[in-house]
Amino acid sequence: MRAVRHHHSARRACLLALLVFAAAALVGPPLAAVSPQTQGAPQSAADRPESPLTLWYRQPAAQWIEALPVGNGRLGAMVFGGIEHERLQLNEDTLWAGGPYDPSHAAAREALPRVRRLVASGAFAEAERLIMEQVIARPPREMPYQTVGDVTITMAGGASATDYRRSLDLDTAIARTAFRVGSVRYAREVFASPIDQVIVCRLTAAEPNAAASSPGRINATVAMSTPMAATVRTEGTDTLVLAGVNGDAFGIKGALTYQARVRVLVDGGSVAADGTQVRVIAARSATLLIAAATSFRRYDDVSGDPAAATTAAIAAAIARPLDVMRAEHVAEHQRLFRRVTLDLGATPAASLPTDERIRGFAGGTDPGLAALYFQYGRYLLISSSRPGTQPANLQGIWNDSTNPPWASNYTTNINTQMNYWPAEVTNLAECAEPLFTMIGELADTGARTARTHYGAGGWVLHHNSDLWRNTAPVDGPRSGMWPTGGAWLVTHLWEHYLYSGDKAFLARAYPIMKGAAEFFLDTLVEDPNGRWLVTSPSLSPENRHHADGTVAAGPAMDSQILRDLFDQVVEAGRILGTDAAFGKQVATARGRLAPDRIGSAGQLQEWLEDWDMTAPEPTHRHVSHLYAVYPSAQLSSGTTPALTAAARKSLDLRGDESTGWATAWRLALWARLGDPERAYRLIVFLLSPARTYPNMFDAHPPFQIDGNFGGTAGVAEMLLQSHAGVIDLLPALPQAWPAGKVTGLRARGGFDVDLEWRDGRLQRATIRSTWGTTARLRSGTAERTVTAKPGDVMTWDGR
Ligand code: FUC
Repeated sequence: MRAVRHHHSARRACLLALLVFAAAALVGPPLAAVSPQTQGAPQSAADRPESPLTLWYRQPAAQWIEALPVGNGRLGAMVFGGIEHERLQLNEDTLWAGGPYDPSHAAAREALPRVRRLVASGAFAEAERLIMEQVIARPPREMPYQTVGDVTITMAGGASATDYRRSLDLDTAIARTAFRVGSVRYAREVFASPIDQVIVCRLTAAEPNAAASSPGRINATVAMSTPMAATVRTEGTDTLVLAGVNGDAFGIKGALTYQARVRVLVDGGSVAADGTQVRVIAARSATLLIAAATSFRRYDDVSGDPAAATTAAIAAAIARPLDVMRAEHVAEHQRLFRRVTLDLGATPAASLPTDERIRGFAGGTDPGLAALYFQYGRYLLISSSRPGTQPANLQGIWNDSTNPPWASNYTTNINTQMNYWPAEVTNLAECAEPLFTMIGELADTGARTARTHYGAGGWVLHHNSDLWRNTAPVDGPRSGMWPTGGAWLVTHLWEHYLYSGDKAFLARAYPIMKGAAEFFLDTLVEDPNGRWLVTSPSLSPENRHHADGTVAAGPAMDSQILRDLFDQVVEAGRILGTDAAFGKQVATARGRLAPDRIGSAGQLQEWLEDWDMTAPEPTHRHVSHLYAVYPSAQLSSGTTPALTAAARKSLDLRGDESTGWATAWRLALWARLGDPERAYRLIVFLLSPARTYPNMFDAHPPFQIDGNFGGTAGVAEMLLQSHAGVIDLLPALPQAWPAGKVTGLRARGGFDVDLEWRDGRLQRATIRSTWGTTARLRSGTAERTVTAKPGDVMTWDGR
């Protein structure tokens, strides 16, 4: 590859600058913002969304949380939609700091029995000190996810732009920016193709009465920049290359190289490069093809060749007509996205820009915004997690920092799990494939942690992981000393089986499920009073039971997760006809797990002891002990009325308003508990500016994508439930949604479900069997049992 040296093109660059300046002079001085007349006042073309599935705005993004995300699971871009300065902030999902590393802390194994004794005697502070010194991993932190950098497009002459709008169409997965300067209509479209593995940015300029011979109207400078250790150069006349390395973190050397490559194609006019920038001169249209890759191949292999990968991706894309690439991108997106439709009704608010709708949601009537939020979660999952990519991290794939909040990692004490709550029920099971693959890899690295830290068999994951599949306890005792993250993740494998009936999948999952159970058979201990088998040391994520104590033995959540894990392992073994003896052992341990208990305030106890009412943070964001209600189904009013009432009491005590994901969890819980108005109140809070940024990203704050995904799952849970042997239709329909229609939701047991309702009552349910044979349907108090063969379609009016 040859870099163009600067002096070669200096004269040409001067000439170009003159041309650009001349073009700018025709329309006035450069201005980054929208001209005043485009703001506020309604305008014809720019005054309505293209469809109910569009996010749109009357002004460019001034901040990152206003920019619009596109992604193909692996490559992501945040599109700012500036008039004279467009910014595309890029991500590639394997660009994390560090390299393959073993975080084991060998001292842990010897320290843990002492820690257990301290916990049993109530010496929590001392236990936590010992954990910090001898158990927490080395290094004590996981590696952060990092940004690739930016592509910027500078176009002078936008000062007098009118008719500005930018939008993101969730149905096509295309971000669009459009404005007019004089009689010229400029437009930019950006999409991240899962087929071609490039981000495409197309610039057009349409001039109604232009002569065929008049010059094209696109004059632009394309550049790249990054906060990473990387350099930018041009190649030939039309290519920019950003090449660099990932960061070091906490003593782990960066082991990745990476590259992003932009090829600029023009129709009419010309391109020129000056060593650092590519210029587009008088083109009718221009297309940027953007590729990015790192040397990451697997968590233990960094031998990839990013230069070869980006070169090949661009070469392949160039050979394809743009309209074919665009059409195939849209078709592949719609294959997934269109499986589910949701109509909650439209009001005049639906014609407002998205940021105005968010500001007005609480005080107005805008059911369409809740539907948009629901579909946005599905859009984000499709765009951040596709077969073969990394799972969605704390920010999906979108991150502009080298050191983002909480490392933008995989936080497995709620956040990673919540990311995948909508996958099965909203008909995007394929999007969970990266999670399933990661669970398999964590089982490998987690076997090392089980051995080194605990001297145990099987595998373990604590509360965090990263690209390198760290499974050791990190951060500190009050969050890290929790061995149940892997077991919780494993329940997602079983859920996939419940929805799909896929026995081949279950057979592949079984060894991973079994390994998770083996770890606990080896490490469960008698509780301090000799009643039950419990985890120790552990904690109830990340809640203190005493001012100086978070670690504990046998928090309720652990026993609940282990009941699910053990039941699922036994049942999977039975279905697969394997491992009967192991199943017996697991069933015996299951019978000795600490039961859920009701405390002095009638609440479900968060810990083995009744500490809830004196714990220092009664409204703590985590509601870990309510795992049994949602996402699990151990407790439900039909099967365990007293414990479920206690769970309701606990949820009430916790209060409603919390961080983004914690609000979404409460929403799903109130839906499960059959309280539609309480659930709806949480939607109102979740969709307020306090918890939803202008681009509809969830605000923890700061941005964390779990709230988006949990919000989508929560809305689904209001419309359809299928956890207690019953397919419950509209189990938590709020008054705010009296009429509506949803199609394509999935129910456990092998059914697709469409629902239509009016006056708050089911009108018609259409149930298609994908593999299920019997379903008990419920609508309000009415019930009916249907039997089916795969492929059968049944309808019911709920009476
Ligand atoms: C858990 C939560 C925090 C945050 C972090 C990423 O530790 O308790 O609220 O979401 O994950």
